[in-house]
Amino acid sequence: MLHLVRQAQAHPKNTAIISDGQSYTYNQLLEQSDHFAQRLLNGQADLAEARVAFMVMPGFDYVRVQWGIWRAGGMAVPLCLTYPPASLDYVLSDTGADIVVASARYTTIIKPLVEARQLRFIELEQLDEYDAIILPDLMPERKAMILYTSGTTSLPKGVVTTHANLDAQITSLVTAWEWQPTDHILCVLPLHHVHGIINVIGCALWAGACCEFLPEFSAADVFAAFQRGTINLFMAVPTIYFKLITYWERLHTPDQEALTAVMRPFRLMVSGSAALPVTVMEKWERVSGQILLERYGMTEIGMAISNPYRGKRVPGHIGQPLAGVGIRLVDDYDQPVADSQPGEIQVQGPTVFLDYWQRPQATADAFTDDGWFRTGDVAVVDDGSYKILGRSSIDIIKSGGYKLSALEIEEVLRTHPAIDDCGVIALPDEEWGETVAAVLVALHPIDLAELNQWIRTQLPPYKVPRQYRVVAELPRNAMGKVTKNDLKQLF
Ligand code: MLC
Ligand code: AMP
Repeated sequence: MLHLVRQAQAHPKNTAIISDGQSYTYNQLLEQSDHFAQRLLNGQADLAEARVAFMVMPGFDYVRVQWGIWRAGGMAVPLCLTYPPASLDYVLSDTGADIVVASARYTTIIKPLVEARQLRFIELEQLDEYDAIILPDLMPERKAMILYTSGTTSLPKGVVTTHANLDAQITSLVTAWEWQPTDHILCVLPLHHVHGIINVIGCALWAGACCEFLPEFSAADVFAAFQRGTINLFMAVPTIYFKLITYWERLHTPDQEALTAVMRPFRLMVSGSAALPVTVMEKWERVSGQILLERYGMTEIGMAISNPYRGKRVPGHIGQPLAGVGIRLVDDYDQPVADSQPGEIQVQGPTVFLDYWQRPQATADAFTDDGWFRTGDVAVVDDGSYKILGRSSIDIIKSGGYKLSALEIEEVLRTHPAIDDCGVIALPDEEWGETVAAVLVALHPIDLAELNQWIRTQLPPYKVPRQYRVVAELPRNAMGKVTKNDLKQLF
């Protein structure tokens, strides 16, 4: 039996989930995910790692579908809710999805793709007849999930994790951050990435705690939920804290004070997925009375380094390796660096993913000969605490906590009939961390408003360039490579 299910059975009557104004106990989650697993299986003994893509709003439905896929022996492929059809189709094709599950509100966008590929389609709200069977007994080594990550290749790669990986990623955090069955967390994050899936939902449901969902982030809704007085944990990306601070600063003093009073008793507030600016950490302490705990992670490894739950949280630093996570800093030859020297963070241990889906070369390239995962992030140990200095690739962008690949955005832009060539770069931004900008070489005069509309049919909003410049030619070095630092000077 899956460990997560065994954990849930220990707290049958606790509230597991609050969404759409309704509460659901662990018993209901176990029962409903069992029913959904039966529906997926429809008499079959085991989905045998079939890929089940699902497009479901955050909330009880999302979790019962995710658990149903797992309990039926399938691999869960959560789809981004703001993907345009082109991006959805890429994931269906790359995973070789067998089954697609969607809430009614997403049927219009996804059903034509499902029909073109002749996949099995399950509309969540429809009631199907199915044959009841006993659910398969699953080993922890079974593949559980594929999450898509943009990296140093132009096409996003599927990161495959096993149940053993997920269990290790969750338990390291449950221990480090002292999760309790009495905890109550608010989830506002998108659910196609580890931050929401592992750190928020995974940990809460492992601990027998309550996970309350907002369908999407809004500062007003977050504060309204806090004011009900039951939530005691919150986790978000720095952009969300920035937006909450901006909202709070516009309130009248009595309203500000009321909110601060509600947040002061929280047990824990965590920031991650991108560098937390020291100014945001300091302002948030004034707003909420909370010293944010910053931690570092990645889709391929879950969380790896964290400031302490008890003990000093150092601004601008990510803390110490989590228990059970092997960390080393290395030079360009994969040799450990001397104390206080910067090096690439490499990670080893049970939290590290299995492989990139059907990309053996990319998987081999991502590991050293002795089995350490190369994160591409450069850090230094400063007075006992790790500090991120940057990334080894200029083509990786972090915007609003999302990782984006400049190469992927360039490939898409080059397919536009008016564009001859282009270079995509990140510009520093107080609110988003970085924003995307594109420099274009045009074949014909470009209507930027039209281009902006077109690119939104190709990429989700968070990957769309926010600024453009049109030039006669791109600056290049002696090797013919576009010099991206020169592109930045154009803005
Ligand atoms: C959206 N907008 C942006 C933008 N994203 N502008 C610049 N840069 C961006 N990246 C614009 C939109 O186009 C829109 O304007 C306006 O902002 C509002 O858009 P929105 O989509 O409604 O924004 P919002 O909902 O406020 O989203 C902000 C956010 C979201 C911070 C809530 O970006 C988010 O959920 N980020 C979290 C991502 C995450 O979970 N990452 C974890 C990855 S895992 P217009 O003009 O278009 O209307 C990982 C590992 C780890 O990293 O360590 O955790
Ligand atoms: P993703 O691939 O979307 O999982 O993003 C992982 C990347 O986010 C890491 O490789 C880091 O570059 C970045 N990241 C995560 N947490 C932090 C942090 N606390 N500080 C700086 N960068 C971070």
